[in-house]
Amino acid sequence: MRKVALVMGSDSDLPVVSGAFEQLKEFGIPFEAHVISAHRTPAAAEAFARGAKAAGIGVIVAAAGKAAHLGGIIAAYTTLPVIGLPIKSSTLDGLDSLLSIVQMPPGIPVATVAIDGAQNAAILAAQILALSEAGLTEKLEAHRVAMAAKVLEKDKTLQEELKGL
Ligand code: RP5
Repeated sequence: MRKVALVMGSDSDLPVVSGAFEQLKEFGIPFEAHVISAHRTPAAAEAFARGAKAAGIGVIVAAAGKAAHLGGIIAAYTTLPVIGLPIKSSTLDGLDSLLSIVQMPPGIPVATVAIDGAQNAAILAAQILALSEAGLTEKLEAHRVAMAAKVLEKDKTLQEELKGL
């Protein structure tokens, strides 16, 4: 199976990005993770993106905060799908990161998930891989069934609580 690569602009992004590790593990998807900065290590960002396909990577998740150019610079050097994960920043609450990632000019798309939306980045990566990887679709469907069961359980608990009022 092709891997998901998670790249982050700084190790300070890791607490958010690690949420994607859990989800990918649950789906049985192999992944690798790297700290690569669009600003501080631009040559490394280019080298990573250029070599990603040959390294067996199928989807790249690029997490970054503030002036978050990592997803864009990586997408510029590969035709693999790139999912941008905006990280909540201390000064502008992640709106800076979100707009930097989502507002790519025409020609080089970066699919964008919510601020700190690591789980959705992993699920979207899985959905992309599922187009060509047997068995993944069933895992995605099972995940949705489990999610729905949790909601039904929560509603049941709420109804019990309301009876006691
Ligand atoms: C971005 O700047 C990183 O993705 C991180 O979210 C932010 C701050 O980086 P550090 O100063 O914590 O290394 O490039």
